[in-house]
Amino acid sequence: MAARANIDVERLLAHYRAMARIRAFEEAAERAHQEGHVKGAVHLSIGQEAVAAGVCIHLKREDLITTTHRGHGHTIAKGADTGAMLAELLGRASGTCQGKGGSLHIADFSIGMLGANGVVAAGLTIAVGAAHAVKLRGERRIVVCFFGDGATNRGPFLESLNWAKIYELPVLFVCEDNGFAASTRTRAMSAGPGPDARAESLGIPARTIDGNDVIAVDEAAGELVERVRAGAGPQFLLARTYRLKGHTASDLGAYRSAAEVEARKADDPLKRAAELLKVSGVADETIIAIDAEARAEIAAAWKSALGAPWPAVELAFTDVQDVRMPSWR
Ligand SMILES: Cc1ncc(C[n+]2csc(CCOP(=O)(O)OP(=O)(O)O)c2C)c(N)n1
Repeated sequence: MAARANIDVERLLAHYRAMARIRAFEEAAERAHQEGHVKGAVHLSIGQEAVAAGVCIHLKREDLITTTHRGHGHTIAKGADTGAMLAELLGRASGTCQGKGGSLHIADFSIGMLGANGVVAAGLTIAVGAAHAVKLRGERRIVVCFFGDGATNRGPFLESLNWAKIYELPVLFVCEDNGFAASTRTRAMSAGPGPDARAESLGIPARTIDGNDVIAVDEAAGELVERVRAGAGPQFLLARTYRLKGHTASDLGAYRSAAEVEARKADDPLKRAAELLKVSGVADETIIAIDAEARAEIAAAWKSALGAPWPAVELAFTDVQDVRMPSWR
């Protein structure tokens, strides 16, 4: 790899650290699923870490995010505790939502994370509602809404972008196009030139970038976040990336060849960042130490999650919707 001009090595190291922590978490989540510790589905974001890292570096604790079924990376980058997250995947009492949400429903309001979501495109409406509340209350924070390309073919995408633009809400839409919606290729299901053009058709400025280039994500997100903070209304970022693992942790991926996935590994955002660090003069040992630190953090999370107690039966109806069915109690 060729050296790049004007690299901020410290910032790239911070990105690498964030991505390494997400990667280590996702590998642990995959293992937990394979070993039967997780009930239900797990959607891994391996290969997509640069989007989470490059966007969230611009966010403050009080800023808000919404994410999808594939939300571990965004949640970690926003500042969630990986031990609590892993415990949540395992359904334990020490989990982010006391073990009642699991991977698809992690929410942590203490860090402005309004929730993962199992319903494709549902996070868009929640983000826009939150952004409207922020505007009505005159708060200074902003909202970032992460969603996949598949979500752009659902109605809430249009409704949310339209509402955000009409009310000039403080929201950054981040479309993570990983090439697929479950087993369907994006291009096979999406009419027109792309989600960025759909945003622009509503008057929302859009940027499209290589989502595996963490510096490109950082630069574009920085510009768009600044505009949102300055009151310029909703902005749109389309980050093109690739999902290196199956749609879920149990998906065998029959809709694409192993050779295709292998070829795309050359574009792995961590690999690219590590190569760029090396050609910028960072020693191998520094990168190895960051990887080891990330793995140690997640190993500790694994140990505490596996040893954590199950939620008490008496608390089954606490913090969940009361459906008032006596037979459930
Ligand atoms: C409303 C709705 N329709 C269908 C599904 C089933 N489903 C779960 S994930 C998914 C694909 C979503 O693709 P995309 O938005 O691109 O996100 P990605 O999985 O690629 O991260 C589908 C169809 C769902 N969860 N919700």
